Amino acid sequence: MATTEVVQSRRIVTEIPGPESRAIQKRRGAAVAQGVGSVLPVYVERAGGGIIEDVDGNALIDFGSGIAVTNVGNADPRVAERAAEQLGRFTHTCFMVNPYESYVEVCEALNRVTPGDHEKRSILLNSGAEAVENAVKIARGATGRQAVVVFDHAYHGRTNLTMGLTAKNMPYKHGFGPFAGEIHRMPMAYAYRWPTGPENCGPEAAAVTIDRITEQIGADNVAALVIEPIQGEGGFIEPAPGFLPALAEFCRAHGIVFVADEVQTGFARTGHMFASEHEGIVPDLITTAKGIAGGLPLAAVTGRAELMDAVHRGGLGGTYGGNPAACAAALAALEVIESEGLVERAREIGALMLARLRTFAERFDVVGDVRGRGAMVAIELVEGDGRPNPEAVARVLKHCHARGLVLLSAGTHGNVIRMLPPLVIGDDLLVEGLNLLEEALAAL
Ligand code: PLZ
Repeated sequence: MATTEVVQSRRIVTEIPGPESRAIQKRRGAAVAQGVGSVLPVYVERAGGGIIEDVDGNALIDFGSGIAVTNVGNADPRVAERAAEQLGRFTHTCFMVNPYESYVEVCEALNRVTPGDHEKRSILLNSGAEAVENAVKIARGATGRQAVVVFDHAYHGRTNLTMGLTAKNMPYKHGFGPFAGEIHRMPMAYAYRWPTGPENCGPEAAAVTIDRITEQIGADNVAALVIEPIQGEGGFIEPAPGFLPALAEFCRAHGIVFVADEVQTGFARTGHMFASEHEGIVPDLITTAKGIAGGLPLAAVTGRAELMDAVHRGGLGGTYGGNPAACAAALAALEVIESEGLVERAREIGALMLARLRTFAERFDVVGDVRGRGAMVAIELVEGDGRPNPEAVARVLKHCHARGLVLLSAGTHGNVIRMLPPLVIGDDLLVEGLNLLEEALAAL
């Protein structure tokens, strides 16, 4: 199969968005629901490595990976070929009707690469939100308990249950209630904004959480504690040291299922295969999606065999979960991650980016914090008194977008600029993207 080589350099030949993109955008207004937005309405023609080419012939540097999905690069030929080969044999039978081997192989691979050497099982689904929903179902089914504990700044999806688990009202929840019951929100160990200082943050946030669970819910009523080991949409917040281990220990002592939502952090993104590994956490259940299949829709829940197998037969499933083309792509993507050393590459990307971003923090007062692990890094922009500065983020993004750098915001207050380049991006493109970002900060 012919996959076109995408030249790995930025090239701007029209204004951004160009005339072709603007024409499609106009049609879109009359055809596509307004509720779905686009960060940068530049319509894509092809993409590969660290470059996205648009319909006007512009080539943009990709610091987004389609929100941490194309970790192995866009249209990696091994992913594309393996999925295409599968599509030529059969497109769908429904695993619940006529199963196929690749679904089993993906589950075997997930059971192997996720943290912990205990006996595991997996189920395949379509989206991150669906994975989180299923993790909660499994935890409730296995424990016979109902309560679910989540955190400030959390993002877990857009379905009814996962909207309820998500912290931020606008745009995710506003006007869409009522939400599911038995969801309890706890403080996040957000070191940069912890009132008594970053060094106290991990232990104090854990103590407050444990006290509230004990006093207000009752540990025996809690089915699951669901947490992103590094928060994504919430602003790339790494839990302060000690927070996750203390929670994991409390869960273990009280039979609470510890669910790590690794939808955004999984598959080499943070310089480990999974972000839980940074503090040696072994989750009972782990939800994955995004980077799992090189861009095809696939998600999973992986976890302790005794929990996963506690659900009655027929209690879990879905028409498309573990679609054969997505499974083929996942097997190829995992091979690429392992054979190309992308875990190691994510660490190199992180070292390069963080070193440069720290110089921005010295040069520009607006950069209040620089943080990240591996190829998941961010800067938090602030006013002189430390208040969130979302206006500055909007201006920086506008500047960078106009010059061909795909850059995303994040954060409960929209004042974080996050960077998630594909792990196969070259250093030259990384440096060029960072130069554009520096230029944008200087122009504020
Ligand atoms: N859990 C940790 O990051 C998806 C959402 C973008 P789905 N994050 C990107 C948007 O505005 O919709 C995400 C996540 C974490 C769950 C999800 C949900 O994954 O595949 O979008 O359902």
